[in-house]
Amino acid sequence: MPPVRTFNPLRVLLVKPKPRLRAIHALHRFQLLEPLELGYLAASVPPPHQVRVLDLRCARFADATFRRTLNDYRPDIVGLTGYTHEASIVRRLAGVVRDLLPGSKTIVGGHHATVAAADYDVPQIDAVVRGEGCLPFREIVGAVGRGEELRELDGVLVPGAFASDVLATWPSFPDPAAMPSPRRDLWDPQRYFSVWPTENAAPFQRLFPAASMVRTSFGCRMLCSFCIVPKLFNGKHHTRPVEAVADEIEGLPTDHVYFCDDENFIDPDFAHELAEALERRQVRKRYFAWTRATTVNRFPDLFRRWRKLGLDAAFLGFEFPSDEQLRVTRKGSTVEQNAQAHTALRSMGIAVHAAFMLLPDFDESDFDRLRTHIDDMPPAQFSITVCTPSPGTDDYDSIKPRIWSQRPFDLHDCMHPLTPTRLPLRRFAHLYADQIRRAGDKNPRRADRRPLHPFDMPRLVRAQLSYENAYENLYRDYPRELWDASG
Ligand code: B12
Ligand code: SF4
Repeated sequence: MPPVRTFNPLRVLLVKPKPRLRAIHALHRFQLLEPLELGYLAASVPPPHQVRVLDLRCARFADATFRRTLNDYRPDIVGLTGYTHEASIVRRLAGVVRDLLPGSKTIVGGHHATVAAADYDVPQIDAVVRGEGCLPFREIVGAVGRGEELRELDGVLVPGAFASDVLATWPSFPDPAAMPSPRRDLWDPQRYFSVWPTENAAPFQRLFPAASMVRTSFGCRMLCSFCIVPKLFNGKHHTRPVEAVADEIEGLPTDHVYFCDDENFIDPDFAHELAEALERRQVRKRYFAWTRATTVNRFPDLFRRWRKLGLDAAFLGFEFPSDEQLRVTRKGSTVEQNAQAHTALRSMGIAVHAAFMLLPDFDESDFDRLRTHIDDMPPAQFSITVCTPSPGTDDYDSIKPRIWSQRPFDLHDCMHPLTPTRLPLRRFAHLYADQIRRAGDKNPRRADRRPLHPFDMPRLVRAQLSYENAYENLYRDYPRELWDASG
């Protein structure tokens, strides 16, 4: 008889931290999306292991909730995810696990782990996963279940022994067909929502519908210099199997779907096939997608088709109001192409989310120029961030010597300038907040004077005030001596 294998069912806790920065909290009033990365990881854990998801963004007192959950659930494995601005919180949470449950293993993954793994080379973390996490996490759970030591696997680093040659290479991306479909039964889907831009909204149409997040593809073929995506996916665009995506969308518990692809329509054949699968199944949902102006201009028929399917809005990175700035950052589009795409989408009834970026060396005239540019644009929902290249990009390496904060990762939310601003920081923040306020008036819902649902009105006012306040005060997140400093 073959030997009977001993097997310990484990308790796994997957945690999304609560960020610290006011600007992100303000963002969460407009948009709080599912912890999809944790749904993917959970799906990679085979039974009979148990999995729970703890989204600390939803907890009023995150630390107390975290400690209580550790004490009650007593996980064998804690998986922590985090963006760069959350890295110090992730390290702190790992320390709490080590104190309360010294026998548990803490595994860290997510965007920051991928781009700056060395930042997690600390004793309270047992393993760091770079890149796509499902396959390595499955291996880790297996090893812990069998009582084996964690060792370096493809994409897995064990702190204390990070090899610099491993850190210097990007983890390879697995075949999307090998990835599981995410589990959504581990959270309440009605808890997650997104502000929903629409052209020609019906009177009283809800502004903050519950929304699910779906990933149909990964990566992008463009090479914008500030963006990490070309490095993450080696300049390639990978698509998931069409029928798997259609199954997932068809089974969603919400009517609204926020796609979290880097560029949803850059592969028109795939986007047509997915449309076809959804049409065949007569799936009726509302969609929000990220795309590029050049994609819209090249494939207008694709957008018309998706409009019929329910595409309400598209996020377009317009970035700058000048061709020179677009050229320097290798955006691959012009101001005129951006405007053309904006007009085309609106004519199809698709609302535009226009994303712009400020540069730290903006002076008063640059702010004036951006203000005039946005004032002259047709209605859109606007977001304005600060061009802060991601760690891992060449642009980040080139700004590194000029970074003015001791702890730049803590401020890496693309809203805090990382290098000295030409204007005094407090003035920069004021002009930034003023631009955000002004751009809000251009929202199609406001421009068309569509009446809001009575429940949405106070919610919108609160969200707007908190958002503007966060920008006006963002200088306070820096050491006091920098508040009125300029570069
Ligand atoms: C969708 C998205 C959003 C959504 C939010 C998603 C959410 N649930 O909150 C929205 C639009 C709200 C958003 C907001 C922001 N985002 Co964003 N976002 C993305 C995007 C396009 C996809 C992320 C995603 O959900 N992917 C799908 C999931 C399933 O994949 P994943 O997160 O990569 O997770 C996998 C692996 O990382 C790994 N993994 C993850 N966690 C863990 C944990 C463990 C234990 C293990 C083992 C593995 C593991 O396995 C997962 C499964 O495959 C990425 C770009 C990208 N391609 O990564 C940018 C990106 C992550 N965002 C970024 C930024 C900067 C922001 C903002 C700060 C921007 C802003 N100022 O508004 C905010 C911050 C929001 C916040 N709460 O902190 C940057 C991060 C840069 C950085 N160095 O941290 C990225 C990379 C964009 C970019 N091009 O630079 N974002
Ligand atoms: S900014 Fe957008 S278009 Fe440019 S590389 Fe990143 S994902 Fe692609």
